[in-house]
Amino acid sequence: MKIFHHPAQMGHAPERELHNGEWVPYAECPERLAQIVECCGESEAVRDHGMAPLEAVHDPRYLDFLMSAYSDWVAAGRTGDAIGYAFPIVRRRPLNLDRIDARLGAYAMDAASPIAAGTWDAAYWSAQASLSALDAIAAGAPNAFALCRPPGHHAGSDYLGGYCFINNAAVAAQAASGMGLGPVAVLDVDYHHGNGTQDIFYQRGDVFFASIHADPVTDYPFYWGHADERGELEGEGATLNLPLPRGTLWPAYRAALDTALDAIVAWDAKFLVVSFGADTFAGDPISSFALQRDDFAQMGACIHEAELPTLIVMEGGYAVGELGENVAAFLSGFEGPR
Ligand code: Q9C
Ligand code: ZN
Repeated sequence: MKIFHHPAQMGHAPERELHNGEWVPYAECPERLAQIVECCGESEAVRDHGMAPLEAVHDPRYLDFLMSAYSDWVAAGRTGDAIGYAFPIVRRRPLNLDRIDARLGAYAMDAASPIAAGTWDAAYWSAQASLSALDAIAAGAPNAFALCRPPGHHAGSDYLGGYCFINNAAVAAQAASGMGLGPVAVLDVDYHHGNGTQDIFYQRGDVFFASIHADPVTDYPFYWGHADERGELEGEGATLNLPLPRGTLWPAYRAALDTALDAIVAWDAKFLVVSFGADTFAGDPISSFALQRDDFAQMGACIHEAELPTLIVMEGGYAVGELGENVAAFLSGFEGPR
């Protein structure tokens, strides 16, 4: 399978994050990408598609903020990574506040996603990798792998969070739809609920969103991903949430996967974007499902059975030493004999 990534994606390297009240080394580290490249191979050419496809799913004011957030932080005399500390939870009025701390809070859903010197370039090229992988499918490949990093599925139209800044899967889903490849479905199999992707398409009937994830009653992102969230207005019924308990093993996971794939096929999708996170792995340091490496191969094979043109977009996965092989298992299961 063709794989797409860009050297600038290595440049995002925050020092630390706030995890359960303590400062710990940043889990979403550049080494993740290096490990996956080692097992899955070097990149095809990544083309610069410019800002338009990013602006098709993100608020331009949010993109402006993100682009200059780190230099504004430095200009305010700060050292270290940029993180907000005040959040407008009740209502985000369009106050146009100038102070960097006010903007960091207004455009973030958590305080665990620092912005560092290379963050914008890395997020920008991560999205370009996703778009370039989509181009390969538009040109006739049956599937492609966008090795995105930073990941994207927690980022909404106008907010960052959960290590995510630009929603790579949503950018590609929107672009695929615009190319006439749809109807498009997004299947999110990261351990965490893909709240950003859900929010972006929640009121739309043209993109289906299905997610299998740890129950938000016990796990981040808490406020999204409950089974009763099914979409609104035009999008009513076009969102499917399948939360699973901590400790979930492959048989229960597989049953949920079959439910999601059946719904995607019944909805008559013609193009599939898979938000793939390897943080469902038993050895993941921040997650609590119990899938094994071979289960990822099974997962890939199950998704392949939907027989849809498929763009696989990398999301989470933090067992860095095993990440490359887990991703390779998923990709080879997807490509293997049916
Ligand atoms: N104690 C992805 O997998 N952790 N993001 C917050 C919890 C956030 C994960 C700290 C986890 C985000 C793409
Ligand atoms: Zn995750």
